[in-house]
Amino acid sequence: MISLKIDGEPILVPAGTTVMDAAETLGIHIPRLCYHPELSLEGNCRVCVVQVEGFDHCLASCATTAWEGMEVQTNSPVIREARRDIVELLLDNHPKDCQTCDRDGICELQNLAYRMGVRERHFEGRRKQFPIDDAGASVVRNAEKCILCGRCIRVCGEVQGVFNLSQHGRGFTTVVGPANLAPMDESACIQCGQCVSVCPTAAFLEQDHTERVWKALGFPRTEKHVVVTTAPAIRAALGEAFGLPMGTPVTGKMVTALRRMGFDAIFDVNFSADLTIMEEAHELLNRLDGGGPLPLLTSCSPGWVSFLEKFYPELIPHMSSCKSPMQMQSTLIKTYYAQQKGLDPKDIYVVSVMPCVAKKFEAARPEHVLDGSPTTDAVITTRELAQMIKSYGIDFTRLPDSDFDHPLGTSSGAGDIFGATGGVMEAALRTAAFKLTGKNLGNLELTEVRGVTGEIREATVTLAGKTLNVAVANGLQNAKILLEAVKRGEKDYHLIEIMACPGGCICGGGQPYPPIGTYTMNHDLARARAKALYSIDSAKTLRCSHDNPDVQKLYADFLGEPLSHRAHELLHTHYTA
Ligand code: HC1
Repeated sequence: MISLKIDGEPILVPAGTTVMDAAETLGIHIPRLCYHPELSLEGNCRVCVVQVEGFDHCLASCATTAWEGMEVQTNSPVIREARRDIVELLLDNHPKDCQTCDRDGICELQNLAYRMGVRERHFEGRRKQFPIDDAGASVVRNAEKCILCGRCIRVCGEVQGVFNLSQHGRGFTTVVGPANLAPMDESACIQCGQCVSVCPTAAFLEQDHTERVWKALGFPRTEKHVVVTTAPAIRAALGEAFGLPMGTPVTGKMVTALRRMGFDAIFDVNFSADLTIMEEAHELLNRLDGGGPLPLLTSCSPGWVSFLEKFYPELIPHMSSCKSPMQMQSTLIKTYYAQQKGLDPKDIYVVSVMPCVAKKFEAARPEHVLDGSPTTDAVITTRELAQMIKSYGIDFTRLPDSDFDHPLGTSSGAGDIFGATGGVMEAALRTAAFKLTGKNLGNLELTEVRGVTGEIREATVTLAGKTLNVAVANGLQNAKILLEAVKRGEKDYHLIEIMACPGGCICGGGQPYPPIGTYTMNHDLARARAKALYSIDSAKTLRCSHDNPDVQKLYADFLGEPLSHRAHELLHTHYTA
């Protein structure tokens, strides 16, 4: 243990503890900006500086390891002035539009300025000026708001293995962007939105679809039938935007809020998660019988799909041809549901609520059209939905619960757990087991593939004499490890689930920003949200996709059987190298 003094208080900490963490154990929160606990240290913003006895310059507390006998001042006059100067300099090179900024109220720079007591701007004169890159389907890059903390660069490289972002230029022309400052959509970006999640300001944002949804809701009901459908992970996180504890399940309140906002039908993407499992489990069984390359790779996460297309095109034949549940759901709304209601698909407007920024890009892919129009008309993130609910004036926490509409609103617990890493695998194996053995697994919970932290998870299951080796990865840097092993022929996997975002969709780039002082990719946050989904699953009597009565009816009345010609036409897709 190391003994040191912080602000005169003696403290013992394990060797290797940073000054920032040591201060935290005393209840002193040193301000910071570039620091992110799940990313490598950058130490470039200098906001976390402290004074150390014997040094005539300040040290960055995030990057300084405590030593024996060290004496640290976290709030001396010198430090307070230095920190304040740093924040003032950042602000003076920043647009003056806080009141109209998307991050107003949840901006780390704004919060710091308030905390430091910065009430005026001192330095007028030259300021950086850059055009906004807002032509992309999913991600908007606004370099004017960038404070060069480098979190986006680190998450894109260290967590996602994409390395699309870097710093260019010097001085006032320093800017973060893709190679040659190409537009995001023309770069190596896979649209996952993790840069949006970790950005402390509004330098990266999702493409806003709220105005188009308000517009659709404003049409006379005789002209537009506006349908909304919600992803599994929304119900585990939406409450956080209204002050509820992290991981509070809010399915019923969410449905009531959407009904009050005026949607004509409220469906659940979980229904199509069950349907995906029906198609994907049959695809797996076919491949086990020699009908295609193994391992089969899951295909529901669009950031992952884009990653495969860009970086591992040689593995495209391994990818399941199943559309994502979101795209299956939208297709069914404009075909099956339209037919049942006697509606022209052109008069139906489909809004998907997603935890994922890349879903906007997925909806805009040219293969997802029906009669020349996109099957999904708008994709709003959990954050955008929360903003719309607030803008409507709905007091969310006081809402009563209500249920989804039918026929696309019933789901099994297998559909719910899609939102957590390992969930698709577990759901698929519940159904594959039934198809191979004729009965449901005694224990429906495959705990070996559960767990939201970064490691790759593997399991071996034997079903009707067949041994299946399966693996799960979340975060694309982890996916790379699995894919390289597959390419080298080292591992004999049959099914691999990959989700682009760390922890799976529950930690998607469109989920509510955690309160200031806590961070995205926080394991407690991911565990709490995953727990919410697993508790919804275990509380249901319907826990397997193949037992979903409305999915069975869909096959009986409309699709025929899994992998039928019609199912292929409507529910499957292709990929582009
Ligand atoms: Fe996901 Fe999926 S689970 S991709 O993570 O397969 O976004 O929640 O909607 O489509 O069902 C996201 C979540 C989501 C799809 C499903």
